Amino acid sequence: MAPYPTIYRSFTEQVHRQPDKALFELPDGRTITYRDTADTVHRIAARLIADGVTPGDRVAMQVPKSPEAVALYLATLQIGGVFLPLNTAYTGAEMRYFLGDAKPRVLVCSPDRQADEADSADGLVIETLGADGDGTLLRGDDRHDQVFDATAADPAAILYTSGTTGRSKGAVLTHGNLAANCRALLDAWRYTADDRLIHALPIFHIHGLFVAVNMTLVAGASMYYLTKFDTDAIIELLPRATVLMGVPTFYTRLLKSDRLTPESCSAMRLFVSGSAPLLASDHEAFAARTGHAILERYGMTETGMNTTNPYDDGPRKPGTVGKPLTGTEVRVVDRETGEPLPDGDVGSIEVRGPNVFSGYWQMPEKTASEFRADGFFITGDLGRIDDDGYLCIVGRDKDLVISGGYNIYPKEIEELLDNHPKVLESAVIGVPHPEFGETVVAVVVPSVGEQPTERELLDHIAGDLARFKQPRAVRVVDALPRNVMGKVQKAELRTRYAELFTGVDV
Ligand code: MLC
Ligand code: AMP
Repeated sequence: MAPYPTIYRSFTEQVHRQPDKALFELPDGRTITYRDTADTVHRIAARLIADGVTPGDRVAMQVPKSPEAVALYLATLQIGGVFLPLNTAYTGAEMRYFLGDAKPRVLVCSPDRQADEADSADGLVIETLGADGDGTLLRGDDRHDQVFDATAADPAAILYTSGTTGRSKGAVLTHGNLAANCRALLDAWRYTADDRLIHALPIFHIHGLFVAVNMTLVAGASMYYLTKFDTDAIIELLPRATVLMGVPTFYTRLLKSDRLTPESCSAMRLFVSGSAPLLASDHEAFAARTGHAILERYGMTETGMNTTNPYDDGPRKPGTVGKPLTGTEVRVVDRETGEPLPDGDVGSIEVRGPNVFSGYWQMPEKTASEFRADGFFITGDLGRIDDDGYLCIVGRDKDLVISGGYNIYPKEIEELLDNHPKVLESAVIGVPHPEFGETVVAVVVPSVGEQPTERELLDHIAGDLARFKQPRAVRVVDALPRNVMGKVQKAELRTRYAELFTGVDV
């Protein structure tokens, strides 16, 4: 029987088909071909094997974005390891939790963080990889080119999504999830070897890694690989590129530049937005300015991509996320009964298909509670289907803030604030922000006789919380609004503070 066509196998096919083609084009003018990348992958694979990685072992990565970091991802898949990418902004406390929960065999971290991680090491092998490919990971000269014969059901990656209650959960994605979703996207967006993608997203989330990188590798395309978002760098690349994939903040920022014109975009064929809602007004402003209708799609860590606006067989409608990808089913149901609702009614969005993850790492009960008996996954998003069959996301059933495409779970921040001796209780909410879509505000009730300052509360949580999660404002109040059941009314707080950042010049 032919081996399952994993992302790794599709990559090796491209290596054989077009070894000298550039996979990465870097800002300093260097190019890295498919053949060069395969060589780096085999060196890293040899190193991981020497470190004792066997199929099913987790390989964690917290490193700056580099081509070698993509090679580490591929090497992990090659040898049957399970890839665990971690946000570079995570602090010591956050890292300790992920490492303790996932128990990776190897952690690859940036050379300057080695000492921190070594402190918490428990049978963990530490390797280092810097922004320029420096560090221990690429020190050896050995090559390993045997490929683990992964099936569709074998785990390929674990990505942590914070929980609304309790612990962060590791979503286990299989080789089948990654490959099936990638193929559906290639087809939906007509992505081919002729494409040149501007890649400016981080590679520790599914958007930058499993959408942007996987599609490029499997199609045999090239990417202009930027370490981070930079408006001018992107505008300079537009005349040479064909596709940009970004979060809504990318588009809000591009629209601020006078250099964004129809001429600058004339070589481009596709602008994609996702990970957070794109304002209909930004969609319209972008179309008016460039002649391009941004294609908005909807996904999540547990499911990969679910729906997309059409590439060429229908209009791209602002404020909607389009229709299900081939192979994926989407329904809107009553949250309590699970009964499907008529089109037009707002309900809970559920999805089923080969893209949907296999479960949360070592949390069978949590996994079971998020699936219906018929296999549909409960996303926690609220939406409705419009007259043309397009899905519109209207809100979230889960207590979650999405800032610049990063998910932030209020519960995690509330727990830290509540630990402060001067705090009786707190409620953390997301309020509109002109650049990040939403931003975090903490509303705090002091302990009797106390008057904590914003500064001391922020300092108290700073060491344990990645910077992007830290509240941008703290409000001290006498009491939190509650309903008759005693539940904090966050909707009321969101309304009360809705204008805190509107009109802020960013
Ligand atoms: C950075 N900062 C943020 C932030 N990003 N604060 C809140 N929200 C964010 N998203 C803070 C930094 O801590 C720093 O704070 C200051 O802003 C500047 O940091 P920076 O590194 O210079 O930021 P910048 O490059 O401007 O980054 C903004 C951004 C970036 C929007 C380009 O956040 C980004 O690339 N976001 C993409 C996230 C992503 O890939 N999401 C996909 C998840 S997958 P200070 O105070 O120290 O100066 C998913 C599923 C799906 O959701 O459907 O795709
Ligand atoms: P994550 O857990 O980081 O994968 O984030 C997934 C969540 O991002 C989804 O459940 C949605 O709430 C949100 N999301 C992703 N894409 C969109 C979109 N196009 N519009 C609105 N929300 C989105």
